[in-house]
This record gives sequence, C-alpha cells and structure tokens, in this order.
Amino acid sequence: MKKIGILGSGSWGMALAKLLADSGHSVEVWSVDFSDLEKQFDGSYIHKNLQNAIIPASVQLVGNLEALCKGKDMILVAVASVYVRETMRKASAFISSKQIVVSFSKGIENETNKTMSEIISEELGAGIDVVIMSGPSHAEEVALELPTTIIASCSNEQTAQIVQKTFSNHVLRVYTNTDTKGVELCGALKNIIALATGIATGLGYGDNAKAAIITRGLAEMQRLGACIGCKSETFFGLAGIGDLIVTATSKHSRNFRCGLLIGQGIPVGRATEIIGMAVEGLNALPAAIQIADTYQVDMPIIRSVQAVVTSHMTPMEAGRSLMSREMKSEQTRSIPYVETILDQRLKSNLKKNGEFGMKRVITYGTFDLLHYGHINLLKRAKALGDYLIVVISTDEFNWNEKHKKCYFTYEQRKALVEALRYVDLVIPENSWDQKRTDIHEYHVDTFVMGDDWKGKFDFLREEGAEVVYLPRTPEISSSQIKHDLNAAADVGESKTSHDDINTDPS
Ligand code: C2G
Repeated sequence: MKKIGILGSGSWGMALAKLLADSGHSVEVWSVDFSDLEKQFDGSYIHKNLQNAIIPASVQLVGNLEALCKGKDMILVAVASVYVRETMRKASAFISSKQIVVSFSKGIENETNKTMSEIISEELGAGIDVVIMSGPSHAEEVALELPTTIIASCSNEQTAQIVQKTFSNHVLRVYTNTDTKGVELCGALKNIIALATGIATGLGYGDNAKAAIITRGLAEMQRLGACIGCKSETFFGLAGIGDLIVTATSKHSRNFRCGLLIGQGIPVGRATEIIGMAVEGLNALPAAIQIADTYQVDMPIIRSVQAVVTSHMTPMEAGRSLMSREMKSEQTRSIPYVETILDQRLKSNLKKNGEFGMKRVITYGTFDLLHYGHINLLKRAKALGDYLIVVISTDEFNWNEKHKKCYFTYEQRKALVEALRYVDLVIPENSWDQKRTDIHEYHVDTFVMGDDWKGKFDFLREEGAEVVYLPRTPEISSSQIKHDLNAAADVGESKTSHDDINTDPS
C-alpha cells in the first residue's frame, strides 16, 4: 500500500483518487480551491464531472500543500497544464528525491516550449524521477471502472515499473515506456488534432473526414517527433494513436466538444466557457506552431486549427483549404531525406536548450568491433540528455593519430553505431582538435567519455559544455577481442598441425 498525494481535484485527480483508494492505497487530494472542493463534495463524495461515480470516503481532501506532499511515496500532478509551473514551484519545498512524481498533465508551455515533465523537473530540481502517464484514458470511464490502458513513461525504467505496479488493477492496465519526449509530444499534439475533428464534425463533415484528420494528424505528430529525437513507435502506441482515437472521437473529449462548438460557428471564447474545463489543445497550439516553425515541419492540420482559432479562417475555409492542397504521395519520405533534412535543421536551427528543452550529448571513439562496453557507454551517455551525437574516428585519423588499424572501415563502424537505438546522429572524427568547434556547431550541452580519458578533455568546460567521464566497462575492449581471437586461432592452428601429425596416414 502506498501513500499518495494528488495535486488537482478535477475529473482526472478525482478519478485517480477513486482508482487508487479502491486499490487500497492511502490517498489525499489537494486543490487550490479547497473551500470550493469541500462544497463540491459536502460529504456526498460525488464529483460534479463524475456524476455516476462514488469517490471512496477514505479519500482525504487537503487544503495545505505541505501536508499533501510530506510523507508521501508518490505525488501525482493532475492540474491543468497552465498551472503546473506555479503549483510545482509552491510544492518544491515539500518534495524530496525519495518521492516519485507522476505527471498526468498534458501540454507544452507557450513561452518556453517545455513539456510538463521538463517544467516539473525545472521547478523541483534534478534528482527527482518524474514519470509521465498518458494514453487513451478518459477520467469519466476510469471513474466508472471501465477497462483502460495507459503508458507510464520514464527514462528510468525501474521507476516506471514501480508506478506500473502501483496503478495496475482490474480497471487500469499500465505499460512502461522510456520515450518520455515522444509520449509528452503525443499527449500535447493529439489535443489539437481533436479540436480539428471537432471542428470538422461541427461543420457537418462525417466519419470519413474524422478518420482522415486522425490519420494525417498522426503523420504530422510523427514528422515533428522525428525532428526532436522521439521514437517512431511511440506514435503507433497507446500514447500516440491510442490517445488520439479516444480524444478525437469521444463525447468525453473536451477538445473534440470545444472543436464541435467552434465548427458550428460559436466563437472560441464562448466555446471554452461552455466546456467549462481546461481545453488543452488551445493551450498547446502556440508552442506547437513555434516548434513546427523552428524545424520547418509541414503540419497543415495544426496550422489550420491555429488559423480558425485566431479567426484568420472560418472553419469552412479551413476545411476547403485542406482539401485543395497540392497532391502528394502518402509514402513517407525516404530515411535519407529525413536524416538529411533533420541534420540540416539540427545544425542550422538548434538553439541552446533548444525548442522543447532538448539536451544534446556528444561522445567520441573508434568503436571498432562494437561490443557491450561501447554500448554501455552509449546507453549511459544518452540517458544524460535527449539527443546523442557519436563522433567516430575515420580510418585516416585512426592510422595517422592513434596508430590503430581497425577491423571495420569507418563506413562499417558508422553503420553499426547508427543502428543502435541510443544513437541519434553519427559524424566523423578527423582530428583531435575538432571537439571545441563540434560543441558549438552542434550546440552540445554535455561531452561524455569513458573514464580512461579522465581529465583529458576538461578544457571543453571553457566552451560551455558539461564534461562527464563514465566508468569504463571492465574486461572488454576491441584490442582484447582481437588478442583473444588471434590466440584462439593460434591454438586452432597448433591443434590442427598436431592433429595433422596424428591423422597423417603417412
Ligand atoms: N569504452 C568503455 N568501456 C570499454 C571500452 C570502451 O566505456 N570496455 C568507452 C571508451 O572509454 C570510449 C568509448 O567507449 O569513451 C569508445 O572507446 P574506443 O572505441 O576505444 O575509443 P578510443 O579509441 O578511446 O577513442 O577523441 C577521442 C577518441 O576518439 C576516443
């Protein structure tokens, strides 16, 4: 049984309180409008937005933020995206690194383009594991104990598994994932696509249009995700297509319902008043457009929603403009195209602490006879940021500078390293001195090497990069592999020659 504090008493906060209390956990809920919260309940324990669900009497309502946070195993963040920063700033004094913070809020902060987990980490400081929970999970259905699946995403898989165990029961089936960037991007953008399907429905368009918007909307989400290092498979999972389906089609979806009203000609302000709760798609729009501009990503549906919401287009004009775009193949661009474009954009458009707060890590090596020592290094290097650049020594550099003759050529070593899921970009190492310029050209935040190089690259701190030396993996090295293989070959030869003596009939 865990002690759980929930920040936010809206539909999600209360549905989660019911789910966790029914599972036997100790649950407290905090709301900034505590008196309002008490009035809502007046002991009847039925939430105004969850009419058919009884919240267990064991759920405690708390007005004091410190009391809510102290002594809990987990703190759940279930406030609207626009209140996350302020709430976490106030709570930061009462949350320690021994606790797990679980974010249910979805969105991107306008001024900074940061996700909810980035805001939470910024306000709470490093060292606190933040797990993002996202997926096809309407609060209303969870509160009614209808079967639901959801993702628990964290770069620390073990922490995600703790949350998975805590939340899983006959109502909620939790899957873990480590692509936090992709899960949060999906959680933010799917709300905008849901506005679009609502607008289309409000215009009187049918299911065909809804399906088209969902399908092409997912393609837009995935295109943007590819630019900021998200995993493609995340978009085809619960946080991506799963959440998009329920949000873009369900009567429970505030974004869909708000879009419906707008499509019927009701002004945006009035439509949000009628919905009466946070419409996260509207909150996420400005940042989504800004990130799309930064990476020059083609996102016609999201841009059309922006045009309607800012009254630059009527819903009908937006619908017609989408239908009359230039004809295209549905086939996704070839990988070289994406990589070339991505490489150009990353080089030319990246800003320090880039859009969406992406942190870039760089490391150098020969990576000949790729082995688990190399992979351990690359895995840990990637865990220090969001985007890993690996600089591989060319054959010439190895021969002239390191006096090493590699078994695999540069191109072969590059292909092997590029195939690793931790690696986002591979570039050549032609000289010892390129590190200083690489840090600026690729806007690197963190330089990483195995600790056999400890102290050798501290000077890179002058270039504004963090320098990290990670413990080498013992017993394994490319030269060790070559030595062992040669020794085995010698033994084989001597054995064969020995056998020759035995078997030679002569
Ligand atoms: N490494 C490791 N554990 C091992 C072997 C290697 O952590 N058992 C690390 C090294 O410390 C290095 C990286 O993996 O950070 C690549 O190792 P090598 O391919 O041996 O690279 P090296 O020859 O050290 O070249 O400018 C820097 C050089 O290019 C580094």
